[in-house]
Amino acid sequence: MSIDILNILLKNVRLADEKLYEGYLEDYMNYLENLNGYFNVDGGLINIGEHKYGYVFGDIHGDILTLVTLLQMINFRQVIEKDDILIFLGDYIDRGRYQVETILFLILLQLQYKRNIILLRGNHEPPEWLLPYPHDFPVYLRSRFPDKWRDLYRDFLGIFDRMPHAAVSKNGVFFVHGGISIKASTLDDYKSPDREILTEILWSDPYDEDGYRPSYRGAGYLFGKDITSKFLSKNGLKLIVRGHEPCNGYVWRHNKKVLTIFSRLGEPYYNNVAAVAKIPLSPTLELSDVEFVTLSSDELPKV
Ligand SMILES: [Mn+2]
Repeated sequence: MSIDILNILLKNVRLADEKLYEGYLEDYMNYLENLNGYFNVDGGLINIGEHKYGYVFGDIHGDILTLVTLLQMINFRQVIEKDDILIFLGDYIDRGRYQVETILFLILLQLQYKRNIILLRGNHEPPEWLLPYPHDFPVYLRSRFPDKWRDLYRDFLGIFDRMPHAAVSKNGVFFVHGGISIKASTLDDYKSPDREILTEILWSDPYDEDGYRPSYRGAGYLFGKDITSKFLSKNGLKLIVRGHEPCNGYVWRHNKKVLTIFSRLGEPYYNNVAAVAKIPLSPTLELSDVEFVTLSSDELPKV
């Protein structure tokens, strides 16, 4: 995908009339309702099948230029041809200038490649009882669709509620937006989580001590090294991969048992690097061979 195509895409998405937009949302809702036709799904937990590699994206927050550039850098069409998969860890909207375009683009991408893309839910794809701040998505919807934005927003909330919130691979990698729960000890607890556990999945962060404490974010917890170790060993898992936390592309924590990925640039974080992680998903591969594709602010194409 070239930057020209990005320009065409942005133009078309902007020109998309409400009918077109609603049509895609309806198709996507149907797709999510029948997700088990494409993935092995247990409630909101996806059991990832036989794929060699997953290309994993962290938060996007409306930065469609970085998203498209990273997709181009990993040669995403070839990724899909090889039957590898793309895994997005949530937070597609809020904050960025192209948030409406970003979520629509990802929805269209997933409708096109139904078996090779996973879009997990982030805390910015919120349940109605746990809205993040800032949550300016409705404001952007309203500016784009002055007459229909309330209906569209309602449709989006319905879609967010149906998005899967976690995935696990055959070689023991657990994917989630924020973190693990301080109480939920088995994978079963992540299939149909109650409000408390879902809050932790969407909001929690790792911290470099043992134990846990309430998060400075006002929802979720900071979970320690011991909680990570217990969760992994109890479930025969090896690694937690998550987003949620601004960093220069990626950062390892908890003795390389937790990997954070961040895939957007620009305000309000001003991180210099965005990244995609290439993670082995097959038990026949060495899990330690995680690779990164990185993009720094000054390499970002000018549109
Ligand atoms: Mn987040």
